[in-house]
Amino acid sequence: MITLALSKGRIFEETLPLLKAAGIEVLEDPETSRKLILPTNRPDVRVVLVRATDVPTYVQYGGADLGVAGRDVLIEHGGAGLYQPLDLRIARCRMSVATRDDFDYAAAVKQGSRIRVATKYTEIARQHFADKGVHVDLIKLYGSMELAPLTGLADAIVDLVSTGSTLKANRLVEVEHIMEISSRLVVNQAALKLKREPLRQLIDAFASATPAA
Ligand code: PRT
Ligand code: MG
Repeated sequence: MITLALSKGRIFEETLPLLKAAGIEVLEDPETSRKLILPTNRPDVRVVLVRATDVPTYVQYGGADLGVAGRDVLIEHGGAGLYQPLDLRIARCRMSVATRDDFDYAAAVKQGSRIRVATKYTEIARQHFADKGVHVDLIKLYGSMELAPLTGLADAIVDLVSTGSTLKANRLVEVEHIMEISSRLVVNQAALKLKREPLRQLIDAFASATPAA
């Protein structure tokens, strides 16, 4: 049995065509089913649904043989025990610094002031500001980051942006681009040895179905 860990929503939706190219069809729709283990047309392949941030953990400890996770999630997790053979180029977005439109970020950086930054992505934020030599106080949040600068909790946020409409709706502006984000295939290193052939076939099929850079 091969177990693939996916999160509901964009990652599940955007992985479906890649699975299809590999001859795999998921037999239930996670939006209507309450099941957390979904069968496929292949008796030896199943999908487990977990939170996006839990995908690396499931794969690391062998709860799943492989999974699909965002670069953001993988950096925050650290990547221990994971083989990352493939950038699938799905669920693309960017990691950015954003502030209120009336906050002068450039001036704050230039003056060397301590900047309060709220984010769910503390590892990415820590690395980014350390590389730039900017002093920050990081405030860990688990969601609704956009609210932090509006309430005075923080001067800036580090968050994912795709269309930019969430920032716009909250009168926030992107002031710095940190990195491009897409989702990757991650594989349990022990499973790669024990289930070498079927996993190789699956990785190759995903690779052929992934658009070129
Ligand atoms: O949403 P939930 O709390 O259940 O879990 P999650 O946020 O961990 O999962 P999900 O499915 O939302 O995101 C899974 C992965 O998709 C992330 O780890 C990213 O790698 C990737 N991804 C791609 C995104 C986005 N695009 C994205 N736009 N993840 C989140 N967003 C959010 C962003 O945080 C912000 O709140 O969408 C909002 C911005 O979108 P725009 O279009 O308004 O700019
Ligand atoms: Mg989300």
